[in-house]
Amino acid sequence: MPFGEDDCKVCNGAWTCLDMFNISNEVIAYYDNNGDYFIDSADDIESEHFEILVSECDTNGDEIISECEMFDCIERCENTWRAEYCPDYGYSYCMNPFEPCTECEGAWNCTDIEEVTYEVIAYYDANGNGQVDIDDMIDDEHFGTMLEYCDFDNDGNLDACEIHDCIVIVENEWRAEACPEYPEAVCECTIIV
Ligand SMILES: [Ca+2]
Ligand SMILES: [Ca+2]
Ligand SMILES: [Ca+2]
Ligand SMILES: [Ca+2]
Repeated sequence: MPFGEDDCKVCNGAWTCLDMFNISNEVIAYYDNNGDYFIDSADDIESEHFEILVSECDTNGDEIISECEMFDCIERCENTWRAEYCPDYGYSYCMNPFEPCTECEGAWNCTDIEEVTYEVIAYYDANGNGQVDIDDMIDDEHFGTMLEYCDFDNDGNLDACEIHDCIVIVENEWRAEACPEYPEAVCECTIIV
């Protein structure tokens, strides 16, 4: 018997590497509203939906899904599907066409930035009124520099969101320097003091 049934395994509906490449591009194109090839909070995706994408596909936990992460994510999905429908067919091991995945070691995501904001306030706000102001006994020169960079409404105080937005600016300056390929952080201030 030249051919046993097992010698020629087929799996109807299985995706090839090329299929996954095309699907990955389609998914990115669908969600990437600002055309930077990353899916992140700047793309205005309904938050519940975005959270699912992040929990499934954001391997490095920076709240950004790159093309590279999307491809891996789709391959994982394909392999889960194969395990269920064609367990004998074997797993897919494609070369990820987007490698190396763009990563930026040490970058802060929006959650980190929010935490840092609270730390900065806790550190400077000596009189506990929720903002950094002249009564917090900060060295004049230091306080002056902080105002210069972060007092966006020029009222002489730094409220929590001014500090938050200022940290976002500093983070993006750092990214431009340390990881120029990496997208900018776009974080809305949701801190209520
Ligand atoms: Ca985008
Ligand atoms: Ca990511
Ligand atoms: Ca204060
Ligand atoms: Ca201010």
